[in-house]
This record gives sequence, structure tokens and C-alpha cells, in this order.
Amino acid sequence: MALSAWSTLWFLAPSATGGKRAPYSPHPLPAARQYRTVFVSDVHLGTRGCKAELLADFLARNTCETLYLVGDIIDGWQLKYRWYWTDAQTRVVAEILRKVDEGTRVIYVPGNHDEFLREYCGRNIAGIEIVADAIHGTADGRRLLVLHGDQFDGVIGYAKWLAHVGDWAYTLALALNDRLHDIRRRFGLPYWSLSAYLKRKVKNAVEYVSRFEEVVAKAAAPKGVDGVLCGHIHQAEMRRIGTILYLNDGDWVESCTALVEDAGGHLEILHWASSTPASDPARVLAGAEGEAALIPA
Ligand SMILES: [Mn+2]
Repeated sequence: MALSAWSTLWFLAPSATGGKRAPYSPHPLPAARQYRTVFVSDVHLGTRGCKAELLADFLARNTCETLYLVGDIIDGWQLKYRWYWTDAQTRVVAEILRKVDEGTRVIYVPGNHDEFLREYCGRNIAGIEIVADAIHGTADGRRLLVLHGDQFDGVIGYAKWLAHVGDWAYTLALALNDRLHDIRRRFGLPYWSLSAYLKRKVKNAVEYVSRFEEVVAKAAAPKGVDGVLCGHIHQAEMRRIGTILYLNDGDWVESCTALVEDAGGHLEILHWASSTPASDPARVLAGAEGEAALIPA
């Protein structure tokens, strides 16, 4: 009993190598892969919640012919209130520009948090094409409408001012999450997500997600496309809704997901945080994967 209690507190004990904490054991990162297309959104650069290190690693370790940045990449709302920027966030920008230099076509579809970029739609900034929306042709001939998704907030009945309040509450929940995780980790307790817990408690959030997915699919159907790909609600998904394939690439504040297409047109949701080893410090930082945002952002 005493032994097991101590073993859970092993990290408090001075290591044999001179009083410092034992370093995390190195694990091999997942093998780099070549994709035809990578879609990422809801990175929220400029916020504390942004898992920039994981995203920079993901971008550095995977190549693609086309990279879609599906909105809320830079969080203009947060940066307006308070300037927050880290070296890892600079690395994300550097990795995107490196992709441009290496010949990847980079297409940026602004979202609501980076709506300041919408006035540049049709322009090319540093080799990145800024567009309001796009049609992506998959390798197997399907046509996907690519947009951020906030356009449908009004239809769902989510006012913009309310979204701002939601954004603030969501940021707070994520901050509490990280703090709580730090404390629990110190006591050797496993990861427990406050925001995931709250999400389960807040039934409205679950209803919002399914309603959002249906509204987006319904709007895409008359456009003569096979599917629609968006972000915005921080919940990765791939499912058929009526005749439309609904795709959501998730986010990089909680779940660290991307949507990827291989050379044959096969689409899948990639959980980058869970594809790294459990004891990887970067993963600990990212928290649990696959959980939804408490409040749509
Ligand atoms: Mn958004």
C-alpha cells in the first residue's frame, strides 16, 4: 500500500541523477506520411488553449499536395483583448510557410475568429490563397464544399454577441482544464477533462452539434456537391446526412484532429494527440482527444 502510494508520487522523488526530475522517456513519433490533402481548422493561434506545439509537429512531419486552413486559424477576437503569442505559435506559421515553399498549395478559408481576413478573399498573401469558400475535388472524383461553418450560426439561432460570451466561457473552461490537470497530475491522478464533463452536463451543446451538422449538410445539398467540409464547432466528424457526406476536421485547442485524404481519395479523421504516446509531454499538454467543445467557437 505504502509502496504503491509512493510509486504514484515517483515524480516528486529526487532521481538518481542528481536531484532533478526524471525526464520523460523518449518515444518515437508516428511515422511521417504523405497525404494528397490535409484539412485543419480552429487552431486559435493567439490563445493559451492553442496546442501549437502539436500542430507544428504534425505539419512538420506530414506532407501534402494541398493544405486547407478551414478558418479560426488566428484568433483575432482574443488578440484584440490581449496579446498572447508563443514560440510554438510562430513555429506553426513557419511550418505553413515552409509548405508553401515546398510547393504545397495552401488555401485559407477564414472563419469568424479570423474574419479580418475575409476582406482579403481573392488575394494571395505570402503564397497562401485566401478564399471565402472552395470546392475540393477528391482523387476519386467527389466534390466537397469547403467552408468554416459560422455562416450557419444565424440559422441555428446563435447570436454573434452570444458567441462572444460563449468564447469567453469556453476559454475559461479550457484554462481551468489545464490547471486542474496540472494538480491531478501532481497527485498521480489520470487525465480528467472538465470541459468534457461540462459538455455532457450541458445538453444544449450536444443538441447544438447535431443541429449544426444537419443544417450544414442541408445547405450543401442544393449546391450539387457530394459532401461538405467545415470546422467551427470543434467536433471532428465524418458521416452521411441524407445524400451529403458531412465532414468536420475538428480543432487544435482540444482534440488535435485533422481531416486527411490519401492518394486514392480515401478520407479519414486523424487524431494527432492520440497517435503520440500517452506519456509524451506534448500529449499531456493537449489533454484527452475526441471530446467536443463545450460551446461552439
Ligand atoms: Mn469558428
